[in-house]
Amino acid sequence: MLLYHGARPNPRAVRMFLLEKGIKLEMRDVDVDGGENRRPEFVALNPSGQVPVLELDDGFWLAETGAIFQYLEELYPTPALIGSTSQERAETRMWQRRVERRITEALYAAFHYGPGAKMYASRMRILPECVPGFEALMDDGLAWFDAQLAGRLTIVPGRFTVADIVLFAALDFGATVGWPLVPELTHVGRWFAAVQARPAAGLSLHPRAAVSGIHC
Ligand SMILES: N[C@@H](CCC(=O)N[C@@H](CS)C(=O)NCC(=O)O)C(=O)O
Repeated sequence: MLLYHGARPNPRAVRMFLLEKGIKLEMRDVDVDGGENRRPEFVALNPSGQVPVLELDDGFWLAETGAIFQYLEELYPTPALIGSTSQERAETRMWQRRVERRITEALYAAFHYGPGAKMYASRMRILPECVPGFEALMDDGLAWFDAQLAGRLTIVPGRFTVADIVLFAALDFGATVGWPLVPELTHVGRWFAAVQARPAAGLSLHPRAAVSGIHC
């Protein structure tokens, strides 16, 4: 298997997942800033033109972070980062969806249409007028999660999962492009510090992050 990744939060989430599980894969660094992932040969295999992509041994290209997590979890079930039972897996999916719907989709849209607009203008429709709306949705989502996280340090109660990884990678990136966590979100802040203290959090930083200042 070969992982196409780059200096961005979704690839970072996959790197963190691999580190948590102790999985070693061949990796290829894609120049996302330079648009390598938008070249015809890349788009022919992943029509979304994005990273991460996991190339399987038969040549199949598996895109979408959640699908890559699921595939690797089935190959390497321990430690479980999705779940060991049907109920655990469904519970994680429930929380991961809440993370995406309430925070990460709004954050990434606000980034594409705001600070990232210059780079993304040739890649997608840019809607700068929507940035304040997505920022408001992000604020609402963070406030909702702050209430959920009172008294616990994992998104899924009692278990560290991909839901933590997805939210952590997004928020750590968000802080570098204009949306730092505000101190009023005390429960989110405690949760964030706990995830940040995991060795995989630091080790999953892309080498270019030190140069670019983008923590992904
Ligand atoms: N839905 C995809 C999103 C992947 C994605 O947004 N990748 C970004 C990096 S985090 C990317 O490749 N951006 C560069 C581009 O769109 O050209 C997933 O979950 O993997």
